[in-house]
Amino acid sequence: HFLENVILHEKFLSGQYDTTFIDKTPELFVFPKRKDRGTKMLTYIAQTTLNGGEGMPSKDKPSFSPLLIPEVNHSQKLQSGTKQILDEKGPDGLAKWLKDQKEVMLTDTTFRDAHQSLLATRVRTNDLLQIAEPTAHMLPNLFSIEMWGGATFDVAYRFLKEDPWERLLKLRNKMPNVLFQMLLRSSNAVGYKNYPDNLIQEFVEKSSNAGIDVFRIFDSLNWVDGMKLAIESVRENNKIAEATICYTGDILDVGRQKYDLKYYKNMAQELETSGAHILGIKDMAGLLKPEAAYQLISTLKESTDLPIHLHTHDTSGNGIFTYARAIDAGVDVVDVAAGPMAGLTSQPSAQTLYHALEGKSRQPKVNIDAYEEISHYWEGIREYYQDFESGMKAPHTEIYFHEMPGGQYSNLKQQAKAVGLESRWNEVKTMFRQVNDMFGDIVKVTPSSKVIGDMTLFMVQNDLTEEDIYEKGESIDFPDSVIEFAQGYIGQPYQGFPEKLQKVILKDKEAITVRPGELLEPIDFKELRNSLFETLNRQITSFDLISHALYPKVFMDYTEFCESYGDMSVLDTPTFFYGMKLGEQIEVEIEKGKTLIVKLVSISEPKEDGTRVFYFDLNGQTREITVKDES
Ligand code: 3PY
Ligand code: ZN
Repeated sequence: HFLENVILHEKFLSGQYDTTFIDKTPELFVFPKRKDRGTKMLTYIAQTTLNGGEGMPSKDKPSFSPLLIPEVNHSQKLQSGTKQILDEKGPDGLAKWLKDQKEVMLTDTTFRDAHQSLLATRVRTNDLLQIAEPTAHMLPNLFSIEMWGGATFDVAYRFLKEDPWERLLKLRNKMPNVLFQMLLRSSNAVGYKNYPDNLIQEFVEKSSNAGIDVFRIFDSLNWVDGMKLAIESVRENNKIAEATICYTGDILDVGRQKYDLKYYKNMAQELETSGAHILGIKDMAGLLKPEAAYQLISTLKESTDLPIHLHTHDTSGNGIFTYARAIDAGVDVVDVAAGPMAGLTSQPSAQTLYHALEGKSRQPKVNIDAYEEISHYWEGIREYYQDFESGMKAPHTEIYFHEMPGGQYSNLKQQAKAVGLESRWNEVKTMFRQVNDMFGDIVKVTPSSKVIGDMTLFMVQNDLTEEDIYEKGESIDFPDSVIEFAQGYIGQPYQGFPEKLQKVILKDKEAITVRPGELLEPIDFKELRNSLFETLNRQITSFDLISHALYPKVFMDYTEFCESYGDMSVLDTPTFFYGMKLGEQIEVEIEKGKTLIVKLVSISEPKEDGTRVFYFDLNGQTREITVKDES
């Protein structure tokens, strides 16, 4: 506002100023009265109560049981863990240490993929923070905690109105003993398209500095050329490169030979030569059947020296059996979630796996009672997010047919519903598989899975068959993501694009065969810093720059939200999503030691202009907030 005042002052505008202008012009220091923090927060609460939370309709606030947070015994020293091993021995030393472990190790995904897959990625930082310290104290033997990346990054800004970097820094502070793991989509970073190389490098550097130790790096088409830059960046930062193969198809299906054991073996060896410290197997849809897991892990153990980390989704209900066979074959780490956040489209349950391995020499070394106690907390948390559940109630074996990734199933279903295709959901699933086959049977994971999903909805919605695409393709405007895929903008599929289809989609557009990152202009971070400083009129952090470069609109919308309402990550989750009930009183700690006591006293009838007045009691003083009823 000071700069604004200077620039808009009549003396400044007419050029009648000298170096004493600022000192002699006291009105420059008169700023428009800004809304105070309390008023902003009450505005958000009133808005949400009346019109619903971000991305959800208005609804009465349900009643929830108090959360059960395990007590931490602070007189007991925090047990050191894998983080200290990495800090002492470096990434190669850690990989060697991992290979030497007799028991299978566990990565806990409750803080990331479990809620991405079950609850539309909506779990808020506050809810993660409350269980962070107990987790560090009670489960110090975990290999890692997956708590960042994938969809959590943009969803944090878009729907939770919080800064994902802050989440990382705060969790790191509470969990200093176990490795922190993230999911990195190679050149797509944590987004849905390829970014310039220098942005990927900057992203890896800053997330390493902020606390990430293990980067699970995959390419949505298993294109190793697209992964090398990310692998090298992680190595340069002295962190762990878990270079990852996405598992697709079925190696047990002899009639389907595109992705056979040899394919996986070759890719593993390529990743090893490219600098992987750990080999990841990412079974994003849960297609890896138990015997396939045994064969795959046995083969890869023989063909590389890398420790192997397996990730699956329990959609079919076979997850535990798959892990048991992978463990028989010598897998080093598997991904699990705390019981109440496990199963179905999420990871298999940590506790179930522990019990399934009773009597086996490789049963993981974890405190099972601690897991159960921590699970009581997650049971309560899951209730908070009931409106984001996918509706899947039972194991879903059709996954072996349509092959949709765990995180995509509910998402695509929502999208189908939004365009009026809910009653044709079975057709959508069949078409998804058909589109996959038309595209030459590709790996399907963010963002390639989105391409298949977009084309599927497009075809069902417009009643197009495969023949129609070839016959009427000339006059069809394909979805943008499909055109970009055919242009090579998300990379090269294994064995190339089906030529005929590619021509139909591209029409007169050119396709590239090099890495998109080679062609994209580098981000000018210095210039971006200056322009953001001018727009936001505050200090710009390196984190802000990266987020803006990845998601300009999402980031600016978030900053605008903060301007209007302040930092709403301080609210408890039910209030954040549903607002307040009449007569309810809540406490909000807006900063350490500063708590506001808020009571919703009454709400007026709607006025003629459609507004209502909310009467609050804020720390003993009455406040009125007027909001428009948008229903
Ligand atoms: C993501 O990229 O977010 C995924 O979880 C893919 O499985
Ligand atoms: Zn996953």
